[in-house]
Amino acid sequence: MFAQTQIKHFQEKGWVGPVDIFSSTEITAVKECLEANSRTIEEADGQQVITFYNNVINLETPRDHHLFHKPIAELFKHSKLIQHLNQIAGENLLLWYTNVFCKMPGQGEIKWHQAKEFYTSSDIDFEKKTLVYSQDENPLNLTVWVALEDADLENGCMRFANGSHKQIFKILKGSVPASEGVFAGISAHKTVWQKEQQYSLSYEFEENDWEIELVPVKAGQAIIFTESTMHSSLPNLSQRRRLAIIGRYVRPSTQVYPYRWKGDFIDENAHNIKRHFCILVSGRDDYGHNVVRDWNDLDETEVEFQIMSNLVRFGHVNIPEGKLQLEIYGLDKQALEGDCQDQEPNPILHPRKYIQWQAWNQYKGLSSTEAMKRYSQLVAILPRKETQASTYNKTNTRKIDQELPTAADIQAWLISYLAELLEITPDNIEVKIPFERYGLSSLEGTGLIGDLGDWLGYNIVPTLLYEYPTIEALAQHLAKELPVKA
Ligand SMILES: O=C(O)CCC(=O)C(=O)O
Repeated sequence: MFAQTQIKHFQEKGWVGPVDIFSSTEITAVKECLEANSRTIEEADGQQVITFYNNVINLETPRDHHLFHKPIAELFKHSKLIQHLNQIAGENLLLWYTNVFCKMPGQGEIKWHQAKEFYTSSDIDFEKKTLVYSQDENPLNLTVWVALEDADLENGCMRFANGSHKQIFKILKGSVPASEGVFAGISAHKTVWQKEQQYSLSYEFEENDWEIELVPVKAGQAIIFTESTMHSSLPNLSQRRRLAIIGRYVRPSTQVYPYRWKGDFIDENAHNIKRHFCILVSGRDDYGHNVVRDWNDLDETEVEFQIMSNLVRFGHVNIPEGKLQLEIYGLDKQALEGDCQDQEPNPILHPRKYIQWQAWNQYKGLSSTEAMKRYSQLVAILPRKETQASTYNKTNTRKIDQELPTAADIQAWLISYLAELLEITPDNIEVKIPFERYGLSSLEGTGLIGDLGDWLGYNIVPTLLYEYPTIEALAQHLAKELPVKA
């Protein structure tokens, strides 16, 4: 429980912390869950970025993973946490939002902002507000910021403008390009939230006018702040990652995404919120404004399937070349799309397409549930790779001195490999022609991927050949996505 001094601190400064809430076991469960469902890649500018997949929203996003992953929901439903929240926010609370803030080494600051409105959008549509607060109460959108790793002055801890929650700041619409917006410092956020947007909101806020407090915290500690408290975080100048997750709570009298009742399910960050729900973490909901559930409506088979799909999606399992790889492909298609409706491709003209078609078509008539079960069984027994995120954390160093091949290097390697395999001269290889047109057998295709992986020093998922079907596309993709060697 909060001491009276802490409550006073919260009321006067707009935030309170660090608060000791979570055990290391609880924090580890959340970290492991996030790492198994993400991958760390390196962008063209050398910046490391972590990518998450949300299996309820069906999108790569750091947002709302509590809708799918129990350890995350449990974290934000934690009885000790909720007791603290009840002391400062009352009895009736809905958890409506979570977000992962992963600040990789070298990533920038998060600029000053409040959590009252959604602010990343250029043209915030005030008729389409994410939250509509009751007229009878003061707005409440409480944030619980949980450190999953130590956050300090070097790696980008949080900072607050003391007492700023008592003042109203003018929102400046469209004044700042998205590339310089509030969240531009964290590329993961930039990629999912801001890529659609030209401008970011900013505030008429002058840092020098305020008493600014930096709040370093240890893993497992939380900071709680109000919807109006101006907050920001420092850039990560260290070689350590800074991983945090936030949860947001409103009263049941608040309408969350009210426009969904008009059949509009796309929020301002292009997330589809059709399957979004709030969780009542304490008290009662006497309003019925929102979709409130204890848990998602996915059945166990689908949950297992989604977890296994994430392992494949993020390359956390070694998929042996050949038959098994095609079975996994076919079962995935059958599970998600049902019976194959495509025309049988000509095996001579389109050998690769034909193999894929066969891999899917062999499951004709199999129910989606059964396909999901078989898929999960196959993936569950595959050898796991160490997640990139955990490898990264163990070494704690970013080997920027290790040069990665460029797209041109990879392209040149692919040309000479194919020329040798097909016994033709390299100038007969055309980089824009799909691999299948060279008539590679499935064995040759997976052999190529295996040899390429050996050359690059990485395990490459064989399905990349289908996703990036030309030399040019594959080389460009790999040059962009190759993780830093740890
Ligand atoms: O974690 C961070 O660096 C920033 C968090 C933040 O801006 C927020 O919770 O609104």
